[in-house]
Amino acid sequence: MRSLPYFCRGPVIRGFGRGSKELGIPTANFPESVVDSLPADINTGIYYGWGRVDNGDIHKMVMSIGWNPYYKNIKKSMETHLIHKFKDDFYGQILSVVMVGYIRPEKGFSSLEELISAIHSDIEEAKRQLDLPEHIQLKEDNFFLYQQPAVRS
Ligand code: ADP
Ligand code: RBF
Ligand code: MG
Repeated sequence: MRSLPYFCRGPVIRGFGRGSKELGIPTANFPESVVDSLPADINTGIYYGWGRVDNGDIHKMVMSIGWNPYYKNIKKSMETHLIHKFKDDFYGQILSVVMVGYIRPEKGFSSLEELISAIHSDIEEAKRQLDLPEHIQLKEDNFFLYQQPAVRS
């Protein structure tokens, strides 16, 4: 995929509300505009990279792009799970991510347990990959230096 690393940002919107959070894997969803802007060579599937909420710390992340075959979604989604424990939700805040590498295509599973255990191995794979020097380097990219303007009311 020639477009990797791919940088993008957008506000966090409400997703399908399927209780991913209850499963311990909350995913911050991007709006359609961000999904529709993806370059053609970014295939659906599971990616790893770095992400940050507003001007917060930069965390490792895993992202799922596609139609979630397990749930047979109609709308293509882009959902990011940041590998960090947050105290609060961050709906409406700006999520900046860099997609660094591809892990696997999306799959259908015969049980929710299998889906969850696949996601856990994706998280382990992301953690390993992102410790490599060439991947750590992307954390320092100018993209993340840009300060998000404070939202005024
Ligand atoms: P939704 O269906 O609305 O996307 P989820 O159950 O997937 O609901 O939860 C996603 C929300 O949880 C995010 O929009 C964000 O506000 C919050 N959240 C808390 N911790 C995380 C995290 N580590 N990664 C992603 N989102 C998180
Ligand atoms: N959904 C699928 O249907 N198939 C998948 O292979 C799949 N892999 C995922 C991998 C990661 C790292 C993440 C964060 C999500 C994945 N999802 C997948 C999306 C999942 O179905 C969605 O987040 C649900 O809301 C979880 O309950
Ligand atoms: Mg979600």
